Amino acid sequence: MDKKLKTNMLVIGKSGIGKSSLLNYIFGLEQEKTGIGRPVTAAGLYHHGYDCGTAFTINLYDTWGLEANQAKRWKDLIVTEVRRHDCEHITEWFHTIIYVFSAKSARIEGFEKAIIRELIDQGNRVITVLTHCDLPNVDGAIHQMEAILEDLGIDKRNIVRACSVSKKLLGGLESEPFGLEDVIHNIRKNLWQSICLKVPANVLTHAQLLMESWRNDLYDYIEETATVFNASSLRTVNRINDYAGRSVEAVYESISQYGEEKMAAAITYYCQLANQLSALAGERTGKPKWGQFTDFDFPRDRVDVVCELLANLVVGLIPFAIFFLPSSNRDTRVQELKEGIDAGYSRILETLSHEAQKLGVQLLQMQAA
Ligand SMILES: Nc1nc2c(ncn2[C@@H]2O[C@H](COP(=O)(O)OP(=O)(O)O)[C@@H](O)[C@H]2O)c(=O)[nH]1
Ligand SMILES: [Mg+2]
Repeated sequence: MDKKLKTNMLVIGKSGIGKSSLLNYIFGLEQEKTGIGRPVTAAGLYHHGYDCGTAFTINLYDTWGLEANQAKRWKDLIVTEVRRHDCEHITEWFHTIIYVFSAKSARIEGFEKAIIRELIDQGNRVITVLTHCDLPNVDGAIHQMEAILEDLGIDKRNIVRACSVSKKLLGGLESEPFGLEDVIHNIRKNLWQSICLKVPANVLTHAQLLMESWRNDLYDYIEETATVFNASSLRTVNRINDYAGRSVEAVYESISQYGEEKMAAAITYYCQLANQLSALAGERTGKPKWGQFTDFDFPRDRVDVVCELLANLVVGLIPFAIFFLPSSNRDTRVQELKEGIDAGYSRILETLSHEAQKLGVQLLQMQAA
């Protein structure tokens, strides 16, 4: 593979709280400090690409000039950008969202809470990092901030205490920075969890589109058939039923195939990124023991298991049938046939939505296995 793996990362936080230092500590993105590419005039979301060692490239988006003024504009900006990336291709997603706070400033502002809440509501996993945890007398602030973040719906394990700088101590020793392992571990874990939630949701959205065009196609077929044949005859109803049954099978087939493709792409991407992150963590900590963080590794042979789960998405669907209702008037008959199609359509989508949710839960359970 000659093309470098790319990962998209959104880093949010006010200036001076330690974003650049954190990125430098974890990924070695020293250039961050120089602020290349930042217009001095306007606040906004800025995008830079960085080579992270030889392994991969980080597409970093960061918040330049994030402040309480224009709180609503900031929230819209961030949420819109995340949603824009959150399309069907996993390579486009924000694989990592990190919100940085400082234990020194000990503040989480109202507008920042609103941003976090909105991101969580949109189905995103957010890592929060408290920097400056090395300073004396910050314990109280740390506990207070952690409680606020948990209240907002951030998982306890997604709150990382960090120190991004090493300092000279008396006697010539240097203090060690900390938090790197937790951040990298969470990036991997959160990506897997996002896959579990987003892939079934994307498959469902795709299925809805297919089902809608199936229904429209059937409406046309009913109109045509009812014009050519006697709309009230049992033969006409059977003809429509056959057509509906055959075409819905094709839709099921296409939903399964789409799901398998998306899931296979997601797993491939996840495995590649997880490997690169392990290598990076080993390099940066000097502890090649990073193998111990393998509880989220996803062996390739499990792809089959996932594909089977995906196939189940459509297996449970009801065979298609409209009931014959006697009525003599053509228009009433056409309307009844369409209502029959609508009922089938609703039942199928309900089942699909239920199955997609079940699939998400099953995928999440595989992580623990
Ligand atoms: N003691 C300590 N200082 C830190 C830590 N993180 C950042 N700093 C210092 O805080 C200041 C602001 O950091 P910077 O990374 O430039 O913040 P940014 O504006 O959010 O990018 C710098 O002087 C850093 O050296 C930390 O975890 N502990
Ligand atoms: Mg900075």
